[in-house]
Amino acid sequence: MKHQSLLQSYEIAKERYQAVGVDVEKALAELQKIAISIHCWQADDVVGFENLGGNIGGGGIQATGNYPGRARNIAELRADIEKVLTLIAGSHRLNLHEIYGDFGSETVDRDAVEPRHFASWMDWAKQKGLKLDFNSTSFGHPKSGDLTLANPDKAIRDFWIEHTKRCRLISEEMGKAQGDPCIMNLWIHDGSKDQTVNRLKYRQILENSLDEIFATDYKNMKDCIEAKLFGIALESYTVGSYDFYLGYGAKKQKIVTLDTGHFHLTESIADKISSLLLFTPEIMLHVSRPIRWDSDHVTIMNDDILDLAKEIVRADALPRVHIGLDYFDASINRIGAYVIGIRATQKAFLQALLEPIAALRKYEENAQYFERLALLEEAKTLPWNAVWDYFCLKNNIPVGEAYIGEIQKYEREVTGKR
Ligand code: RNT
Ligand code: ZN
Repeated sequence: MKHQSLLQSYEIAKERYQAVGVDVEKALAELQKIAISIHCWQADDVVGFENLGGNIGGGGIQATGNYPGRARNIAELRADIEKVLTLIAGSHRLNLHEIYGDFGSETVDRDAVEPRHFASWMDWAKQKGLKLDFNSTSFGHPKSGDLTLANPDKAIRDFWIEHTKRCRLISEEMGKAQGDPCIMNLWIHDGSKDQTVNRLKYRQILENSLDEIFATDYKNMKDCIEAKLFGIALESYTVGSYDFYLGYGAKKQKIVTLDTGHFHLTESIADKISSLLLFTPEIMLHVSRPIRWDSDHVTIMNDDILDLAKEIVRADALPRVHIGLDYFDASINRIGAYVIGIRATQKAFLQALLEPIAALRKYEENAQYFERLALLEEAKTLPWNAVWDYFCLKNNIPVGEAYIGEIQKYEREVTGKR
């Protein structure tokens, strides 16, 4: 489509939005500020770069598919992320897991990892204008088993406590280097395949481990804790359930991570925002797409994500919500998977920012519920897509489906040759 037509469509859309009291330019300025924490693990199917004898799997998560072109080393992963950045607008973050350290030929076990193993990541991120976030990694290791931080065996538990403490230190160093807090997520798979008759015991152990881990206060990193419904082969009991972390987060003022795939399938994640923000400092999101279970399909612009984005904007919560992605689909082009998910998330937030909220709120205050529902319905078909196209145009990135060709080209020249 021609520039001129895109600009004309944008002008018409602006007028249409004005009629319902929405300032399109203000919405665009807000969208430009929304940073998405891009998960590094879509690029390589959550394998990482440890030299501990390869990924041994386990830990209740699983990337499925064998599409060619997985990033096999740090250089490839960085090149892939750099490609992704040319196809999306805005300034973003990169979310690293501990297993993606720059270990060179060193064998570094998880309880021995140091900030220096991430020095090259920090340099690269600075060059690319990316901020870093971080995650401890307790899955895919000989000591992972079914229980890590909740393990009654002190030796194993201490190993993971040490690992997690070191990850906090690394996050602190990252935060310091980038002049912006590094958000560190803690997710463990601990649980049981079958009926558990001492559910309390493991939760008590986990609480104690967390207290020990969080004993040091840091200024340049923020902790978040992520619950889950269940993991593969750990279906009957999850030590770190939502109730557990919600309680812990409220009590200790930690950030609770909401992964959109970690709840009962009909549960609304959007509805959790306003309650969580009353009792915990901030929220971390893992925007994902569950299909029947926590399958980590590529995020798309579906009703769940739209509801979530709208709820965040309606609650004026953008400054208190960190938006990260979390999915790993190994069955399609991985660069494409990133771009689809990032653009879908941005589209959802754009629509949220374009909502005629003042008019809707007025109807609600006056108990005009027919009018509220009617405007909500009409708002769905307001020309947000013309605003989206303009956002891409303004940011000098491909408009609409034009990015497909760019990814095909990168596949021909780069990922297809791996
Ligand atoms: C697992 C959690 C967790 C992981 C990443 C790799 O169910 O969602 O966030 O996906 O840490
Ligand atoms: Zn997650």
